This record gives sequence, C-alpha cells and structure tokens, in this order.
Amino acid sequence: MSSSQTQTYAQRAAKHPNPSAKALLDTIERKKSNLCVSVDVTKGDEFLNVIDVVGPYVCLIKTHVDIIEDFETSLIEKLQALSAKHDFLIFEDRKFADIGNTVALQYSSGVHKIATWSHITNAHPVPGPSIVTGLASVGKPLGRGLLLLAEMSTKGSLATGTYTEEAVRMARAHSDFVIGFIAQRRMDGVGASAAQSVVDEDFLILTPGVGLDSRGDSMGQQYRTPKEVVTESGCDVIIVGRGIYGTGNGIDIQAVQTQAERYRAAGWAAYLDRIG
Ligand code: S5P
Repeated sequence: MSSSQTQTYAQRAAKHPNPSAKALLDTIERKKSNLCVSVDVTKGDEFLNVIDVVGPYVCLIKTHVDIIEDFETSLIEKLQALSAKHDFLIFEDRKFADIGNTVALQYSSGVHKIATWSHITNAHPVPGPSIVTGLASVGKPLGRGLLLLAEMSTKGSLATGTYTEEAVRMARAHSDFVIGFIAQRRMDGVGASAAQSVVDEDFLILTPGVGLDSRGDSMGQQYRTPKEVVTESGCDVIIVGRGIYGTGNGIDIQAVQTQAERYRAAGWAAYLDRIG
C-alpha cells in the first residue's frame, strides 16, 4: 500500500504544501468528516437552507453556481458566511475545459468570479497542460487548488486508460497548483516511469458517484458505497448529492440532516477501516 493511503489526514495536512489542500485535510481531521455535499439545487433559498443544515457534517460544499436561477452576488456572501459558521471549504465544480486564456477569464471574471470565493475548482485535462497554466495564473496567487478529472463516475466514460495516466502526469508536472483528482480510485504511481520517484506525492482523491441506497440513476450515473470508495479504492473524500437531499420535489430538511449525519459516519468509518 502507498504511503498517503495509510497515513492519517492529519499527517498529510502537516506536510502538504498547497494551502487549500492543507486546509481541507485539516478540516477533515478536525470535523471527523470526509463528506462533501454536492448542492445541486436551482433556487438560492433552498441552496442556503441545505448548506446550513448539512454544514456541521461536511468538510466541503460542492456547488454548481451556474444552475442557480435567482443568482445574485449576495448569495456568495451568504455562502461564505455559512462556510465560516460551520467550518467547511467551498468547491465550485466548474469543470473547465477550454484554452488557457479562456479558462483564466471564466475563472476570474463574468457574473460568478469563481476564483474570488471557491477554494477548490476542477478542470478536464482534455486541452492539455495549458489549461492548468491558464487557471494557475489566476488561482495560484490566491492560494487556490485545482482538481483534474482523471476519471468519471458515469457509464461509458471515456476518461480511462492512457487518458487517465496523462491526467496524472499533467498533475505531477504542476503539483504546486494541482492538488488531486476527481477519480474513482487512488492514483498513486499511475503513469509514472520506473525511474520516477513518486513516493512523496500526495494527491487528494475526491470521488462522486456515492450512494448508500441506490446503484445509479436513469441518466448514466453510477453509485458505489463509502466502503467501496474509501476503504477498497483508497479515495479521500466522498461527494454525495441526491443521496442526501433526495430526488423528489421539495426538500425535507429533517431528512437532509439525518442523511448528512449518516453519510458522514459511513465515510469516516470507511476511512478508519482503511488506515487500520
Ligand atoms: O465523474 C463525475 C464527476 C463529478 S464532479 N461524476 C459526478 O457525478 N460529478 C458531480 O457529482 C456531478 O456533477 C454532481 O454534481 C455530483 C453527483 O451528484 P449525485 O446527485 O449523483 O450524488
């Protein structure tokens, strides 16, 4: 087993050079939570209500800010206030995928100004290393961190094999800003040549496609349990959306709280099993 897989979050936080990765690892340890809730709702009020309820149980809140119909700048201020109140980091799941110059503008500017408030964001490696340098020109001076999508949770994903290996190589070449991957398993040593020493690398693995009660949806999503993801595949953070806030119309806030605590406990137990 590789070293980062068997080390505690606290041990990894103590020596991580990236401020966002370090803050995330510290938060995970402090709150005993490797749960990230993905709040994919379209109304600002509902978005804030869900976050206020799940806040105590999470290390990270994942947003898709572009799906919010009544977005205004004050929503970000309220999100930041909740981040301070409940002690979690923010991850805008923007999945950048364009040339360096364009992603730098999308990250810094427009209506959402993502870089000003999101500690972590992500990008598809498909354009090549220039996407990382473009995003780093904005995010690195702010102490932000980037995740590359090395794999996806969906049926028939093309992010496999050599593509995944190239994503890891790209991260290794820019490890001052790339803090890890959206992936389904640990990436330690993937794509490394025999001569390369990768013993000291510590990429965080954040994993969506997590559910305790369902194995998928009707649109290609596939779910695995926290035990499969964290204990068996060595991932660091479970990302859960509909497993927590449900799939029906309207949100039952009491049920959201119950599910958030349930997933937090399952994710943490799976981690304790992994580190022994
Ligand atoms: O491979 C992926 C990558 C991501 S970031 N599969 C995913 O599902 N996601 C995101 O995770 C997706 O955009 C959504 O916001 C969340 C999963 O939501 P759930 O409701 O299926 O848990």
